[in-house]
Amino acid sequence: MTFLTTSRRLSAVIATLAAGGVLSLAGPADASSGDADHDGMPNRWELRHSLNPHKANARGDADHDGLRNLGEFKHGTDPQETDSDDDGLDDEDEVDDCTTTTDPTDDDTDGDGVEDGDEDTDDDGVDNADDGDDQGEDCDDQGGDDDRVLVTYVLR
Ligand SMILES: [Ca+2]
Ligand SMILES: [Ca+2]
Ligand SMILES: [Ca+2]
Ligand SMILES: [Ca+2]
Repeated sequence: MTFLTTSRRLSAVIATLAAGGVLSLAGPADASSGDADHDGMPNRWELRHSLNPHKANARGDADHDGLRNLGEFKHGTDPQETDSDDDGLDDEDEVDDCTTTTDPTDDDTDGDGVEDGDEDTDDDGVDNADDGDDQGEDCDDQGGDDDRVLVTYVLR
């Protein structure tokens, strides 16, 4: 089946749904649709999270967790909550930290029963939530005390 055929069939399905009133092609003109302030965050999302949909506030940081509002939207986190998944790590730390890549919307990213904030990524005996060291130690330092870097080096 060619792409064109697939596309035509899809159009037919959409047309059928629209005719039946199942799907609205025009889109409702209610306040929650679209992005009134063109800041990249839909009105619906802004309203749900107590942000002003008529003020371009993508660069704002309502909850002061270090992650801008647009970043919160993209990562599916709560712009009014510093720790959306309540695992002990702030949203910004889970998103931007180069040593611990965890899901800011999943309190146990690797599913091992230990919450992300309680994991000890660099094995230094201090869990990630309390370890300033885990958060960013390798961002500007290729070695540091990260054990995994040493192992990689030895295996070369
Ligand atoms: Ca908006
Ligand atoms: Ca924020
Ligand atoms: Ca947040
Ligand atoms: Ca978190």
